[in-house]
Amino acid sequence: MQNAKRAFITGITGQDGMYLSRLLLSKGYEVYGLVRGQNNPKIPVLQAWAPEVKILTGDLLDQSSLLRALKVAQPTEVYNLGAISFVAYSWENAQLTSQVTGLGVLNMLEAVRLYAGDDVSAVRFYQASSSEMFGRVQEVPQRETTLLWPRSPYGVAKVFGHYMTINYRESYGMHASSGVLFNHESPLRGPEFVTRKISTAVARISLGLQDRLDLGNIDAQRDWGFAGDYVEAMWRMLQQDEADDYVISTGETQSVRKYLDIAFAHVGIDDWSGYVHQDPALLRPAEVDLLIGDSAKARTRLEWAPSVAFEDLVTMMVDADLAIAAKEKSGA
Ligand code: NAP
Ligand code: F7E
Repeated sequence: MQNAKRAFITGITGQDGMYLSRLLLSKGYEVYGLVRGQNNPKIPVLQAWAPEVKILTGDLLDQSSLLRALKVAQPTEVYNLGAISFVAYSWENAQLTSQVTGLGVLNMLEAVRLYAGDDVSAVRFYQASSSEMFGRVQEVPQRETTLLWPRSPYGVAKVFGHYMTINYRESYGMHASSGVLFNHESPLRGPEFVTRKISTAVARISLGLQDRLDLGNIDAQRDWGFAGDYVEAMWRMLQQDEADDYVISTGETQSVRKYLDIAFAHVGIDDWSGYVHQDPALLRPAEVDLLIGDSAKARTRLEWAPSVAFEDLVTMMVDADLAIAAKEKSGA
């Protein structure tokens, strides 16, 4: 195993993978990213964002591809961010979600164990756990010790991955940490998630490119932070002498409705009621009504704190989508 700082990231084409890759490159790491599919359209996007990243192909469903990639990358840190991550999609694709988001974690842990051999604690492992594991919350705010009660196939799969990570730590002495991250967003957020769906629509509405926005439950409350801050917490977890689990959150909760207020106000629209329509098809079979995290452990032990306030996050996303919409309008 090599001494240089080498990192391997699954899910590198996703929002967090993109931010984490830049963070690690800025810290002098050699960064390897697992990309799935034979002609993944996100490869050019990743190459433009972080040209120094070395791309390896593989899939969380194919354990031998993971082991092969690890042998090439020779990492000292492994960040398992790959997942089917869209909660609504997970009801319609429950088995696939269970396989990728749940069993995929076991495939990755086992690949790391085989790759590390006798020196298992020399390879540090990060698992992307989620506040969706709290589901029907049993405590407010939610912390590391709060009973898990997932409300979707996605949440159930994440619980499996979370406990499997803890199990590998306890069974094999692996330096395996699990970050229980609350919702985090950015201009790179996928367009299917509510924050980006709104910021895109608000930008396009303000430029006359769109005139309605269909949403589901706008009374849902989330603890939203900025993705750039949250990948810093992932890295800090792997720099600790002992592996552990940490809640990462802002400690503030806001509703989708409040996000709409700020986003529309930012483009000069104070009354958005004429644009936003509720579509019953977008309501979920079981909703997570309220999430708010207590990240005191991370703040103390990792000396981590979020740097972007909710209002600034919303306006950052709307501004980024205004730039995209302006190009669309000009035909560029
Ligand atoms: P994301 O944008 O949806 O990215 C998911 C990544 O997983 C993509 O790179 C995707 O590749 C990859 N992937 C999907 N199926 C795969 C497979 N079978 N094999 C290998 N890779 C596969 O998610 P994100 O927001 O960056 O989140 C990163 C991780 O944190 C995920 O595990 C997510 O569940 C978890 N998480 C996210 C949040 C949040 O608020 N963002 C909060 C808590 C936990 P393609 O590009 O090829 O589809
Ligand atoms: O929904 C409501 C929806 O899809 C947020 C993932 O990164 O964070 C994310 O999961 C809320 C929900 O994120 C629409 O019902 C209303 O209450 O943006 P979302 P999520 O489900 O919280 C967690 C922590 C993860 O781990 C996940 O990977 O917004 N909502 N109307 C809507 N949501 C969407 N997507 N679309 C709507 O039209």
